[in-house]
Amino acid sequence: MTPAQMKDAILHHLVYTLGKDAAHAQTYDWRMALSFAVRDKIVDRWFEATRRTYAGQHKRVYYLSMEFLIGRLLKDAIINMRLEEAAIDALQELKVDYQAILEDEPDAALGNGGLGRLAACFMESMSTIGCPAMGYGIRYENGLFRQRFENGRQVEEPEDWLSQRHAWEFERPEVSIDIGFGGHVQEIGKRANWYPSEMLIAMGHDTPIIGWRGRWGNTLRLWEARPMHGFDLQRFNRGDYAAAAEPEALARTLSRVLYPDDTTEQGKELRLKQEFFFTSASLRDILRRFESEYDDLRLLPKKAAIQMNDTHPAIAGPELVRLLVDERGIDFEEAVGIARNTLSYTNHTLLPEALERWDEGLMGRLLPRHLQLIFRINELHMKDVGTRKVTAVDDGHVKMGELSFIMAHRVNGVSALHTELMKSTVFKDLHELHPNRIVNETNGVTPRRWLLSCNPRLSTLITDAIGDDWVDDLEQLEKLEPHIDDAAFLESYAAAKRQNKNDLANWIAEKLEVGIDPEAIFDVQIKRIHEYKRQHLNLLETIAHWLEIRDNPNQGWVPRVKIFGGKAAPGYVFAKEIVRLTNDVAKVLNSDPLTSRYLKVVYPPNYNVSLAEKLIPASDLSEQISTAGKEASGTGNMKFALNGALTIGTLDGANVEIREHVKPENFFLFGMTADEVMERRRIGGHAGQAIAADPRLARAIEAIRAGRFSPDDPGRYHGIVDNLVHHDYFVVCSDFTDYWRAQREVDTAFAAPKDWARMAAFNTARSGWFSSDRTIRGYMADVWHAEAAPTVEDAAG
Ligand code: F55
Repeated sequence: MTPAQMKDAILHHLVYTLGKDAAHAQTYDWRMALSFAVRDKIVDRWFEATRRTYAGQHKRVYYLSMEFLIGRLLKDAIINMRLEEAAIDALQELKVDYQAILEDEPDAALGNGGLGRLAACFMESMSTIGCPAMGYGIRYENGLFRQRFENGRQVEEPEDWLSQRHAWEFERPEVSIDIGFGGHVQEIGKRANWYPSEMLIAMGHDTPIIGWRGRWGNTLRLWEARPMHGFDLQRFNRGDYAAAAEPEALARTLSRVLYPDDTTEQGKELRLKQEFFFTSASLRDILRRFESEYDDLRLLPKKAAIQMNDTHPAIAGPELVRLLVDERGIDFEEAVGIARNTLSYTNHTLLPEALERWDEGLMGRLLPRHLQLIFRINELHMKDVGTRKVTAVDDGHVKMGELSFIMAHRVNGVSALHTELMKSTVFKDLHELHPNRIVNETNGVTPRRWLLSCNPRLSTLITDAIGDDWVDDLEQLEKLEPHIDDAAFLESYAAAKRQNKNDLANWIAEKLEVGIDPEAIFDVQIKRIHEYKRQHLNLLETIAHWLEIRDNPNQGWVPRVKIFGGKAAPGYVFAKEIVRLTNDVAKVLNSDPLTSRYLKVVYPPNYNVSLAEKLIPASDLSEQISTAGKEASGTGNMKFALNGALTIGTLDGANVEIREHVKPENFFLFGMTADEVMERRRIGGHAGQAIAADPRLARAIEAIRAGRFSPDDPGRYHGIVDNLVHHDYFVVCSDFTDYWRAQREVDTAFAAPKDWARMAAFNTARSGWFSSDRTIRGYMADVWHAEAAPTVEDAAG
């Protein structure tokens, strides 16, 4: 596409799709016009891929996920379609600011954090590789809440990404599926009829996901809940205006809002309804498609692989069995076999509070037939393995992890360490009964969004050095290694980082009115706020460092900017206190004339995918400091390493594998191992001992306790202090001293800029393995037994 053709296409959509005259068009109008122009190009590719999947009778992968944290789509689409030059030139002629258009797009924040973002990276990688696939999820009207700070406290506001027209989706009213809840079951012989008492409709909305160079495109199908019967005209006519709209409002609540908790499961009825709603709609859509192509249901596992992203779609097991037994007359045991060979399950966390358990009473009321089938599946499993030791129903609860395990032919963890811990802890008994079922698929991230698109300076440098094959074969980054000994290359590498840091410093100055020194270490911790992720360990070190600088303000300190980003779940009190403490610490430190040129804290509100794209390319140091054994993998850690930030981290999740790839000398390791943590917890008063042994730690805790950061309310953080001193389940105190040591090593290393640049460049060169393309190939080989289709020729740029 030439710039002139692009310009024509934009103007065409501006006039005929948006009904706007160029003279009156606003940023929004231009954004929509550009999006439609790009979308037209994508659609051709997308159709071609779909046609080929049907024609080649390829096995399809179905990725069922409660969350897809996709962020913005326009730039991703432009980059993958290689339309950036054409778009920039066309807009320049039209005198429209390209960056402003990109920034105008709201994030699609249909996820909480790592789990949802992983699903988005996987969708992009499946399209790049040419794996015929479809993502299924919920089209939340309100994504993850927007975070604001009010006097340092987190305030949540509804997110409303759909208040503007969504350029990327196609409504599919013809794909409308009835979903039932409640009611009763009538058994007739081996089958049963379920008569739900409540019905609603799941309507599909399709978003094309285009791969690199437009060689393949898959669909993300998100379900919207709609009432079966709309507005009640009779009630309205009787004057009962509010009640007339009631059924409609009730049905719509199902896809209204994303639950904002990551890693705590609250067992709420609406949540279970959401889970069944999208899982059932997806399965029935999958079976309908399968039956349009094949007439033998026993072929299902050969032609479809259904991945359950954590246990949120775990009802897929019993629902698929129900569809096969009750609606198609297949024998129960055979149906279980077909379902199991089709389904697989990914576990994303071992935290006990995140493991889903549904009250049997609630399940029986909402899904009476499914509860019956769960009992039968459980009995069959116990009979097959010859023991009653493991069970999916226990103590009046259905345990969704166990149910998923039993109904899946493969169960996977998301990093080597996490997978081993799955085998030895939560799924120990099941693993012994099914020793080949658990496999590891270490997470990855898409290099298109997380390097090519978000870090153009580094991308250009890489391409100049080794060509552009790295974009879809990221391990080619190893070819950078010889260049790392070239002073000119290192110089350019460091210059790209410095310019990214300048851009970020300017953005922070403008948005937050905080001035930061671009020469300082940009030390970044961005992720959900959680005790196990230990933002408070970072804060304690910050405070201790501040106090030490104050003792001796004229010593040559290495300047640092500590950047935090992340949301706390609205009901998570401890996490919200950490948010407030971070803001209080920032306030005191940033206005301290003795220290502020050496140490600042910035906490931009509303951390999301788009903010991550700004922060990561400008980071020097990546904080991956979770308590060992608690972070299943982490994926931010990979994005940082790829963009040349060095990691300070524990031996947790994928940190272990990152350290192996980038070599131990290019990674700042500290802290206890997962085994040592378990040992340490057995020592009564472990926190007290650690505090007594480290005066820096004692002083930092005392500063918080005495109200140095909350002079108007000295007791504000006594909860945090109490937790640290007396409980400290996440062994913050016991890891502090070693963390401090590692941080001082960071200071020393950063003071030697050439060596630092070499280490940073080495991180980039060795991060290729963390591409989600590699992860997806692993799933295709070990879990899905699916092959890539021959892709479409490159899209003309
Ligand atoms: C969301 C809702 C519930 Cl009810 C439970 C968990 C979650 C969730 O978002 N979990 C999550 O994000 N887990 C993360 O998954 C990532 C991808 O595998 C990992 O990298 C990360 O370590 C893990 O915490």
